[in-house]
Amino acid sequence: ELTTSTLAIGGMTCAACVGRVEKKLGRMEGVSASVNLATGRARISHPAAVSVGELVATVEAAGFTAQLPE
Ligand code: 9UX
Repeated sequence: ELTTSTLAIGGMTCAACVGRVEKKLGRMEGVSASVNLATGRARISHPAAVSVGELVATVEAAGFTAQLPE
């Protein structure tokens, strides 16, 4: 089933960065993401079978940092 996770994204400096992160995550099977530039948070809907670690790895592969929010 689908679950929702929130990640704190680092390294986004312009509005287009938001689109890059959303697009990269959205290419993962069953995943959709909404990124807020002001808060640096990504709200991600994803299959339970997709781990947070996989989401983090995808964001990092796009050149940003990702971690669980404080
Ligand atoms: Mo803007 Mo972000 O020129 O990866 S797209 S800094």
